[in-house]
Amino acid sequence: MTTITEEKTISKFMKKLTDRHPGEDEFHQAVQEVVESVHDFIEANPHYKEANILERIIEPDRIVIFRVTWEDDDNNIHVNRGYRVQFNNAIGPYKGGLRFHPSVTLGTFKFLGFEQIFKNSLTTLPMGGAKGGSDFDPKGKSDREIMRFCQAFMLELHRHIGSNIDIPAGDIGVGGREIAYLFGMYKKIQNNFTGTITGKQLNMGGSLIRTEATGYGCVYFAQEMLHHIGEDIRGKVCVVSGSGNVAQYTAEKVIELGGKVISFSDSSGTVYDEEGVTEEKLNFVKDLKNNRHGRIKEYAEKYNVPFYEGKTPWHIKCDIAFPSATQNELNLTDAKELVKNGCICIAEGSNMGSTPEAIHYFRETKTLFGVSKAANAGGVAVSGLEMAQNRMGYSWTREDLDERLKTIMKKIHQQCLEYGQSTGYVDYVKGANVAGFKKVADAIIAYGTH
Ligand code: NDP
Ligand code: 2IT
Repeated sequence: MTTITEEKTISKFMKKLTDRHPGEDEFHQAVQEVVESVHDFIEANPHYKEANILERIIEPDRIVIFRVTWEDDDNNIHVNRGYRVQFNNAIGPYKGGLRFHPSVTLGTFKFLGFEQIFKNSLTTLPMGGAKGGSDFDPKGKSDREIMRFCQAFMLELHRHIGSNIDIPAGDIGVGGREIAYLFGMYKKIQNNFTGTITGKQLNMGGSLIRTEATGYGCVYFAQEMLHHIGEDIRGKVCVVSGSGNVAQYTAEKVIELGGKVISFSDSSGTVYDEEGVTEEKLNFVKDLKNNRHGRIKEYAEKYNVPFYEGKTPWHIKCDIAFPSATQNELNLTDAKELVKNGCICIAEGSNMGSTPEAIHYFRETKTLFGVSKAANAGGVAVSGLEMAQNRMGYSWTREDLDERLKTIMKKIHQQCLEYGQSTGYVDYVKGANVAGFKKVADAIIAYGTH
């Protein structure tokens, strides 16, 4: 096989990737970002070229695709497709969330699994990269239907996972309720109560802080970036997209640290609350989204604030932006609008929340940009701590875990500085990719060729 050295250019390397994985644009995008980031580092360290690491790291170890058959409340039988992409386990067992959303394809899970390799490496914990899920649409389904789907999904997935093999968790459409149904079926089939899934409820071996961890971690990371340039979240106006798990706990931490949150969104549109989200309003959002599974428009109706139908929040003037919904939710036009309106920092809760053009613009304008694999790694980091607690048969306190989460986010920031520092600007994309890459690549080389 030809290597990136022989082919000389990134575009040739990418052409080969796109030929091998046709039509999987999100996966191509995720790989391109990493390849561009690590190119110089690899040139300067030829042993990575000699070991052909790039070509080895972009090929998933294993992909499982399976049929999921389940019955709705009216006894109609449905078929969905389940996926698990076990991407790389060089530094630890496969680890990564499950997404239930009608838009997903194999390419979605390849992109997410690939990103997870570097993110998990950055956490400093021993976890490999994986992702999975289904094109099942949880919207409008009854609780019983969700239960039957999760059980049917686990009937197949269980044979591919294990506490030292592959440890799934939540992502879009998979929260505490789904994890309980999935884990319940796993332990029933396996007759084994181990930490094979994270994000579990507390009474079944879950960890304190896991629910909050992605959002809290993202704000801790933003705080690190701001402190580095002599700024602070206190007093800053923050725009948050999404209204699910990551958005809710991002908002909670921003408010706790003295910032002001002025938006939430979902796939129907954006609410703009100029006065700022209070604890009471946030509790309303939590109940609306987590218990009643309603639409964010209800917030606008209840608190008499504007609702922008079908719009994202990036046109709203702010100091800090927290994309917390889905991939490519922030494009070049949005980036220009944000910078024009005085935004100084973007911290991505959503995986690959910004398009390459938007990232390029943030770089060009020297706007702080916390790329997702660094900024949102707090969730999987606390998943790693949940695994550790399960192995010990012990639980740490909330304070203990919050402190560990803060320390991990600080260490991720330091790694970004180490590899992303350039004159007058920290390139967090480059820093995160090179640091994440190095640890995994060194392990791959040490194992030898297989
Ligand atoms: P949730 O399912 O709890 O919430 C998702 C939110 O994003 C909802 O408000 C949803 O709106 C919105 N959304 C989803 N898809 C789209 C879309 N195609 N267009 C517009 N809005 C959309 O998921 P999470 O909060 O867990 O995940 C949010 C993001 O954070 C994802 O990118 C996920 O990969 C990432 N992430 C999550 C982690 C976790 O621990 N949960 C960890 C690290 C990253 P609607 O209800 O209308 O669909
Ligand atoms: O994207 C992510 O990091 C997650 N969805 C969390 C993964 C995990 O295993 O906790």
